[in-house]
Amino acid sequence: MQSRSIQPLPENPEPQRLADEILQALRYRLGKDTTVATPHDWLTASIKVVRDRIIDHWMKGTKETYEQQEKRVYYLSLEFLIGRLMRDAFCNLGLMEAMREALASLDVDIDLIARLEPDAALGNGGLGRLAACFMESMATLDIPAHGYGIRYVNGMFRQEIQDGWQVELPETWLDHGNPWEFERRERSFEVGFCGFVESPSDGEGDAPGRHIWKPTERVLAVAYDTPVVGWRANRVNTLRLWSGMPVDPILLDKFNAGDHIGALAESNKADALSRVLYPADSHQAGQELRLRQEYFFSSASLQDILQRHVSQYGEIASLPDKAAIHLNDTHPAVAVPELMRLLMDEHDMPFALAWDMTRRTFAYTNHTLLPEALESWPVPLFERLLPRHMQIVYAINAAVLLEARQGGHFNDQQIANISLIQENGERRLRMGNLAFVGSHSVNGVSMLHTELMKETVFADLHRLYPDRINNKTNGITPRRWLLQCNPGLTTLAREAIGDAFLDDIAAIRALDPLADDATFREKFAAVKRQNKERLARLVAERLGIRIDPAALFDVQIKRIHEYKRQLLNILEAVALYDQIRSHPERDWVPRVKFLGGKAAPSYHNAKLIIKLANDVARVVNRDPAVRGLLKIVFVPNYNVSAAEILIPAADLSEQISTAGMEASGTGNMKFALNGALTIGTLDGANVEIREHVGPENIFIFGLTADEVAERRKGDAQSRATIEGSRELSQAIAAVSSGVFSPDDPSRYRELMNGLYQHDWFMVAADFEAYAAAQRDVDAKWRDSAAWYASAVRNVARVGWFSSDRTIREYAKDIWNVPV
Ligand code: 26W
Repeated sequence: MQSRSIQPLPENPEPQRLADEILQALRYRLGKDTTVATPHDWLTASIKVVRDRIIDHWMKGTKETYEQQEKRVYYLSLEFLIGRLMRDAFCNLGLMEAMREALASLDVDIDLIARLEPDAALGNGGLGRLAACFMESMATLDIPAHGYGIRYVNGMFRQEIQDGWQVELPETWLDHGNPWEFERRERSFEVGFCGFVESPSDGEGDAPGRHIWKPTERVLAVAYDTPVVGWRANRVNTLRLWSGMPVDPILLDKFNAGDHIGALAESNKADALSRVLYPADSHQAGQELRLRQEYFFSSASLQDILQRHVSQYGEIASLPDKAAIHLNDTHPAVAVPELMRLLMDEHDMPFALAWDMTRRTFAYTNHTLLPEALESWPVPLFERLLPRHMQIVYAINAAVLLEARQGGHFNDQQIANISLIQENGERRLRMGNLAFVGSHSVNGVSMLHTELMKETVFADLHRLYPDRINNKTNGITPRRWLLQCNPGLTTLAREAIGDAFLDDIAAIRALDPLADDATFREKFAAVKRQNKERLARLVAERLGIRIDPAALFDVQIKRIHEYKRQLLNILEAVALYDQIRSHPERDWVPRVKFLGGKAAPSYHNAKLIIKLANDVARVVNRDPAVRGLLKIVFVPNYNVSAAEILIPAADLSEQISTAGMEASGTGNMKFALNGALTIGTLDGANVEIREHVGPENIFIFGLTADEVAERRKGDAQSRATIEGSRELSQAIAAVSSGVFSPDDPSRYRELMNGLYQHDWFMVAADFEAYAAAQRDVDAKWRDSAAWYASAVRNVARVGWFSSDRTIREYAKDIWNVPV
């Protein structure tokens, strides 16, 4: 990390002083004294105390940015999976130990109250967590940045497992209020929907130019700000989340006329905008409410950004020099025509100038190549909700297609691929194409993913704009994913190599030679063991399953999706189970397999896979013939807080997606940084992780992305593949015939038949290679010196996968802001 942004830690306050402040907060903010304070009150009081300290840094940074006219970064994302914030703040402010002591002196256990903080689950998975890591890194690197999103009252659903099935319950993270946020009633903007467009009176006809949109529906977006603290409180940035409010809270006329429901209709509509996060991470929702949410937060954010700009600079033309607006996937892509509208209709700019400014301002990150995840909206729906934006989209499309035609290098099919409108079948607006043409930079999130983007979804747009696509391999914040979640390993590393890695995670490389030091390896193994014991205790307490911390802990935690191949993992476990029973004489490595993740409520196969994991777990875990050599644990309600406990305790990280389908993965990075070895395919960032850790410190198996593409082109060979593998056919037969579902023997028949019929996700095709790689894992585990040497090397060599590095690249190559 460059020294520019490093400042000394704020003076470490006396625990006694902090204790006094906590008591004051308890008394004057909560109106309680120690005799009646609940654990929740202690939590709130503690948060208020740190928040007060944050505010001074916050105001200082905001003032400097203003005075020095620094360029600001605006990160627009429909998801921010921030998790719990209290430890984050303690850690980054250097207050952890002082707060622990202060609370202890008041007879309060910091760990106990920390567990009461709700896990803010305003995201589905990787994309949302990446946004949270980026926010922290931008603050750490002293980049003036604002995150913009929606303050969902019910974020990601809470998952319960009942009789092995996933049940979705509402997440009520705001039940006790949110001590972090500041409501900014004065910062509210009107957002319109529907209505009609008045053409200009000066006879320009339909040509783009100044038009007046008369929406017939309006809502208010009200800002709620949460401070985001960087490492060592270098800088505090703002996460601004919008909440929907009615313009008129109650229509009194209607109420008085007896229409009590109608009187509240507007209020309910506004409320709906910020109520739920759509619980789908790889399937475009296609619902009107989703498009309304996208426009709601994009419009409010842009109005806010423009207002800030104009009030500071008194003009709008310098916007691209002072603001970099980032589109996190296509979810905010409607911001492109919205900025055009604001520039043309409210700031009187001609189309060409507005278009140039828009492209210089926006940048777009793509996070998925799955066709079913690429957003597109039926033209009639888009036109009804946003009639003015539809006109602008047509004008943009005309300009882009003209450019393509003039080049003369494109045939009709290629022109059709470039078009913002998909013409075959129902006419749909392609949000990926819109985001692409409206941005000066389009990036993928790993090297492989970026190359595939150029070859597949954006092949023709890439030919038209060959300099636009670039790669920014994802990263994770080492503060949360090492310092906070793994204090044992952090302390060990500090003792061994000093503190440099706290400020610059690349310096953790200094651990590398210690892989050959037996004493160090033992200490490292002892830390891992402690983390495993903590997890084992939790599993016993909460799930009633006894597991042996000496066993190999094998973990697959992520959204449940067929391409992520939890099914491959489970089938291999079934095969292993069979082997353990058939060959009791062999020297089996004791293993505990952890699986965790949520399935989209409408994703039938994903939910069935959860049930299968639980069915297999039930049978295996209580079979005395297994002698505890294999245990399977499905961890319910996987979220950021669960990850913080599971990852430090993992020996083996499962990153086994079908090659070419996982854009990057970020869990893979978190596990490696915490000393787990990866078993994985050459997919997403695994490819780069292998380059960094070295092929001898990772278990790579299976088809490559090219081989997958080849195989999909040819005849399905899956039946032959399955029949060629005794282990696989037996495992499939067992599952299919109801060995694990005696209450409903045909439960998995169709799921298993799918493997015979097309095997789109290459579960059968990769099975043998995966099983062989697992036996390599066993062999290495038996040589514990070799295992821990590799584990240490993983920790030492993955510093590059820090979101600080990623953000520096964005800052330099895309946003043009200094770091
Ligand atoms: C419209 C529905 C929808 C919602 C979210 C479609 C697609 C998404 C996201 C693109 C899903 C997502 O989280 N993608 C993940 O992004 C991570 C951060 O870049 C990557 O590491 C993961 O590989 C990718 O699956």
